[in-house]
Amino acid sequence: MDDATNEPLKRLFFALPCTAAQRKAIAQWRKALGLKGGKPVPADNFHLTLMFLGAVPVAQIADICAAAAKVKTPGTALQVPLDRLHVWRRSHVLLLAPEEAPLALLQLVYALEQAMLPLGFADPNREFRPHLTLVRDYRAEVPEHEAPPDFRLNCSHFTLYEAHKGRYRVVGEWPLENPT
Ligand code: 2AM
Repeated sequence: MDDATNEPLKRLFFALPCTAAQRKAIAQWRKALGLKGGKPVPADNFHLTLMFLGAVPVAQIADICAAAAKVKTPGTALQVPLDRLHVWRRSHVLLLAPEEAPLALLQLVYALEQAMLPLGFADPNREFRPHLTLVRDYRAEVPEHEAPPDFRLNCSHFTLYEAHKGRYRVVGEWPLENPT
């Protein structure tokens, strides 16, 4: 992607990744819902967005990574429960979310937003609502589900991704745990 100045751009976002085992478990649970409509997110793309940066000049990526490396992290692995199934009607997504967002997650997002401010990334209207998108273009009610969702992301690092042609490429990742 290029902007009007022909400067190369990349579409970037920070997120918590899922382990392969978590992706598999969540995909199996989603399959059991027997959904008809919508576009299921490929399990390989499951993530919990921390901050969406949008189209960023490639030349700025080094500064973004340097700022991310200085973000104050919880010092331990971050546990994020995903124990609620919701529909967001306005954006037409079916998603998993925590009933209560862990304080350490909110603090991490705040620290990340503060770190990105001097680089020109700010969205004063944005409210952070942690979620993992299961299905896009979803236009029905919350489906019946016998087994309530009971997932827990266990994250040892956070990641900067590039979204490109429906796939996510890791640009950088930083530990959440302090070295022992
Ligand atoms: P989501 O499923 O967490 O909403 C890459 O585009 C990712 O960034 C998307 O998968 C989307 O993840 C997230 N994202 C957050 N805000 C966005 C926005 N305004 N536009 C596009 N993607 C956004």
